[in-house]
Amino acid sequence: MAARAALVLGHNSDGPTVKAARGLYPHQWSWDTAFISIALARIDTVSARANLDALLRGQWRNGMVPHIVFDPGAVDYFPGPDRWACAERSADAPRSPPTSGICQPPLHAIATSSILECAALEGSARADEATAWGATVYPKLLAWHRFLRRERIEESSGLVRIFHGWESGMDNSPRFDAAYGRVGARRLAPYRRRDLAHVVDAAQRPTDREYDKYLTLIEEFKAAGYNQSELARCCSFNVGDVFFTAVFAVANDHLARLATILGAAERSELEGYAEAARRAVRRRMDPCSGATLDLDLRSGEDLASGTIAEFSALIAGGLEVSQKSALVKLLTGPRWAGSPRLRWPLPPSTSPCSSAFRARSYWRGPVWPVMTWLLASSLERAGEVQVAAAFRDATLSQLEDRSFAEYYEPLTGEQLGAPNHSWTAAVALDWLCR
Ligand code: 9WN
Repeated sequence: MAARAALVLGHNSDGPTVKAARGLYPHQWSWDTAFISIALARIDTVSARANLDALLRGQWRNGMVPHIVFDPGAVDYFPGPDRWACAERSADAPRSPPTSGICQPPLHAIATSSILECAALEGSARADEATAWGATVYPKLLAWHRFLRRERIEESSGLVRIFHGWESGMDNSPRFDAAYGRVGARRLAPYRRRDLAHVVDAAQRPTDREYDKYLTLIEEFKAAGYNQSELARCCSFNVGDVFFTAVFAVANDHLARLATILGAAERSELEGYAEAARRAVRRRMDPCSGATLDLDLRSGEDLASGTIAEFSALIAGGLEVSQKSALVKLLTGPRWAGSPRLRWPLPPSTSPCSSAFRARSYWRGPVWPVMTWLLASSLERAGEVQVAAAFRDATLSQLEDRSFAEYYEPLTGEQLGAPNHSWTAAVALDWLCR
């Protein structure tokens, strides 16, 4: 299986860049790249470094790492660079490579740590080379984290704000239904979705109505010249994202450690970011279950629970034992991975007990192996090694057919979305090559 997973990553590569998936996703995605580099580092730290470097070539002058770095030769994806028009509207966007104008959860510092750790196992020459590389990446990651701190932290909640469901990485999750309810319909220039040409069953993808909203937001971004403070004031989608904030907390731990290795001055600044983000996530916890809730920053309302983002506090870490136990109980209990209806005891993207659960629809129900991997890593860090190992074993059974699907139907185990998806192959590779 590991060999097959490595082949998938090779097949999806274009020079140093590993694309998300041939066909449906023919470009380089931001958080996908971090997951892929973590796994690649297990077999080839040089390629893992090059993949991250390729993404960072798209970094904006204000520090933002864009959610997509486009391959200008791959035209079969919508919305492409023309629709985003970033370089035309913002002096911060690079002219080349073309990119999208939003971001995704910042796992890149975590990937950088993994690369350095794996390089250390390859002998001192490779380790020195990797540390020298780390010194070149560090200022870029620092600029990225400072962008998030400066432009995206909402002061009173301490949460990272997002302006589009795509920024969360969980595009059509029911987490955002109420927030999308506030995004008005706009007259859009005609467009043709390309995703439906690759996924036969449209029910697996967001609806046309959802796509209209996704595109309406892009028009808002363009009208604001991608200016972040303008968007914070006016964007019709403005959500304090607990999951994004949790990832930011952990990424800052890693970047602070890198600062220490490199003797850089920003260690305590980064530790401060980590602690503040962790506190912000903890404040969003339900006192009994520990489940975290997103905050709609436009209306001040709590957003829906019942999605995998409930476990953000587990990802952020730093919990008291009782809080951690409550969350692990919830995660492994009948509302989540312990539901008797499931094909494998793995957490779906939306709880099967939620009224919003849709077994085949993208982030509304399917199991995403990459999310299982992220939760398992958090559980390991929290000392919950048995639960983490059970998730790993169940996922490796789920992937036994070697199709490395983007996501899986939780009740039947059917493969859905794009086959040979890089981040699903990455999950298998990482677990099998440790
Ligand atoms: C929009 C690439 C990306 C992931 C996201 C996932 C999906 C894109 C799409 O694919 O989103 O960014 O076109 O549906 O939701 O998490 O990064 O794998």
